[in-house]
Amino acid sequence: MDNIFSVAEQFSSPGRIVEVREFGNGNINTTFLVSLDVEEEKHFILQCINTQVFSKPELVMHNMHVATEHISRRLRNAPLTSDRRWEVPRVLPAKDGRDYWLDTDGSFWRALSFIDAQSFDIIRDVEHAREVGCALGTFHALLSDLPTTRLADTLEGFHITPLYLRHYDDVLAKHGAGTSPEVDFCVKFVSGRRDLAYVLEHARAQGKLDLRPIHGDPKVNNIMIDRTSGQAVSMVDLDTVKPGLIHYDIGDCLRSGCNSLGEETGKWEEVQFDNDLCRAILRGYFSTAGGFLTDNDIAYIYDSIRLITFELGLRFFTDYLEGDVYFKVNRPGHNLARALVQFRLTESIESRAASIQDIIRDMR
Ligand code: GN1
Ligand code: MG
Repeated sequence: MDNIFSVAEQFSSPGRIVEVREFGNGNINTTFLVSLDVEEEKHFILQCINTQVFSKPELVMHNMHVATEHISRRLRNAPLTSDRRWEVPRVLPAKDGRDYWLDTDGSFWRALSFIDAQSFDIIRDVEHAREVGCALGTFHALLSDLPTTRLADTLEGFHITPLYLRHYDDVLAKHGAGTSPEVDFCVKFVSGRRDLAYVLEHARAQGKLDLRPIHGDPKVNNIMIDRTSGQAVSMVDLDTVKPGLIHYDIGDCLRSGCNSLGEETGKWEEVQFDNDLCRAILRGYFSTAGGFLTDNDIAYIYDSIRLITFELGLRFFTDYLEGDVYFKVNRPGHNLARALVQFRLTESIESRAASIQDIIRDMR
């Protein structure tokens, strides 16, 4: 990697760069916050895209442009009725006019405007939970009239659980799992739930669920909260915006939001799914997205929560077995620890199935 200051200087900015520091805790891309010596717009976000994961980063930029321009146009024509401030990250051009810059070693860099609001890894309370749901619903509603044909498939197979299961089988056959109580637990966990993997893709094949523009990664820390009002004001991390089932987003948002210990906790045995936070997130979601949800959409919400939680556990566990080739790790066994958290959360969701279904029914 070139000197990080000189990378930041490749992008047009209204001031002199005074600081560049690592920012956030993404599992895939590397993110920096660039600070400038000006009063307005004094920060921007600089990111190095992981091209092992996003093999066609130009298409990621294409989708980001299409989605953000669509949302901005809609907001200009018809501002949100709720009086909510809603911000969209802007792509900042490089000095050569392109929307990215390639390093001497081929690394793919891009810059985005900074959204001046707070981000949390764990939901603080039910008000915050409601705002998280409102944000996802607002995002879905703003993109609901964008034809999916306008968006490229930037990450083939993303959230198609049967494909993750097939990859897991291949990895297990090739690398084996070794034995430890944790690994044995995971192997048994997956083998007891193989049918689950197909639930959303079958519904899609049967015509019950349709592709729509989705965010792809609506975890709690991608939803920006205004420091004074406590309202959600933006959804960031638009790399995975592409056609998909909104259920991938709903499931992912709930598995992230309703785990009060967070996905990086070391106390995996204590992980539980919090029904109160679930109710609050869904209330927020239905208040902003309720208008376009069909009966089938609602009928598959419970399955999506269970499935996407299981799927993330499967993705982490597979990556552990494969030698940490996908998610960034900061210690040996990190991906195994993350898998245990998601599997334990899946168990908790299963044990609360009836009460979660009640919550969903109350939303209608
Ligand atoms: C990855 O890098 P990050 O944190 O934005 C992953 C998501 C997972 C998430 C789990 C492209 O997102 O699918 O839910 O980690 N993104 C991709 O923390 O695989
Ligand atoms: Mg992401």
